[in-house]
Amino acid sequence: MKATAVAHSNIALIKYWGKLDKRLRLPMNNSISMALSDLKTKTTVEFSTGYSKDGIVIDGKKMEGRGKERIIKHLDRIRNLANVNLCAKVVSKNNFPADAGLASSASGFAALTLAGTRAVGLDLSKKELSILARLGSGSACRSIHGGFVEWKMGSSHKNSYAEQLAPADYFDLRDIVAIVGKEKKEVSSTAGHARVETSPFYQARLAALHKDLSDVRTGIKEKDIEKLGNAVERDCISMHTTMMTSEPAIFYWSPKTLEIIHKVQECREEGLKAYFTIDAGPNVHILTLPQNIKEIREMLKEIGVEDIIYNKPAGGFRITKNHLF
Ligand code: 2P0
Repeated sequence: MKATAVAHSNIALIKYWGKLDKRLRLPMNNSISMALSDLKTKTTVEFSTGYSKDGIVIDGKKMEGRGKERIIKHLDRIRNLANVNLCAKVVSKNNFPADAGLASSASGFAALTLAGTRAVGLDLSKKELSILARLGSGSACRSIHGGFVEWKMGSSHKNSYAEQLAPADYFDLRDIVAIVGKEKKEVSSTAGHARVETSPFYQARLAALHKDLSDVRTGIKEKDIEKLGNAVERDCISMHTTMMTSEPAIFYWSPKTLEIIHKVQECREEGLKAYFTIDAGPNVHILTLPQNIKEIREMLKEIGVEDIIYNKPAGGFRITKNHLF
């Protein structure tokens, strides 16, 4: 009863921020993402009579407290589905810093969902896996698929899940992540979501989303980075505006974040196709085309950013026989 899965993180092109139902993690709006080739999590899960309690190790550290409880809750969902009453050992490794706004919960809960269900002998469909992963972390429901993905908000537990819009090899969009901070964020995403409705700008954000979603879908379909990029930036700014105007206010940006935003705008004035987006952290994702990577790298170097992750659209998650223990 042991299985190992690898799942990729994703960058939200249209963000999920705000929940209709906290317990079920039903979102207030649809979101769209791209799976990231170089940000991934590998997780091995084993259920056994040999374990007297659940044990969880992430990146070499034994989990305790709330983080551990959240994972045990997810193991309970898997145990309930399979009618299994065994304790588990979970070992997980990220190839990037966790909790720094690089969506470790997305790849983490996607990998846990696939490895866990396979370890108990379940073979769920992608739709079922997406629904289950969503209960662990909202953005994880998008990490079930590769390429470009839309999470349809739905109206109930059964109809809120993600579907692929286009496979990874459809559009060679690149995501260059400028790492400006690796520290654990002060306000977790879950806590941030919970206070978004205190922002007077939240309703305005929701009202603008329809057009931005439509532009991103069209941008992907027509491989039109300009259409896509402009909508992605509008959506990112609108999400961060609601964060900064929540009570209490949340500032995920650092001075370096803003410096990179200005640089990306300058690059664009010089004719480069580059667009920024930022999740719940200070790091900046720069969306661009393969022929512009060198110039973006030089621009980042000039302002002292050398810690960079280069992503292509990734394929979907997968099972592997290379267990972590
Ligand atoms: C997203 N983020 O769409 C947005 C953009 C961060 C900014 O989804 O409480 O970790 O686990 O459902 O999925 C981060 O929120 O929140 C997130 P939970 P999650 O990617």
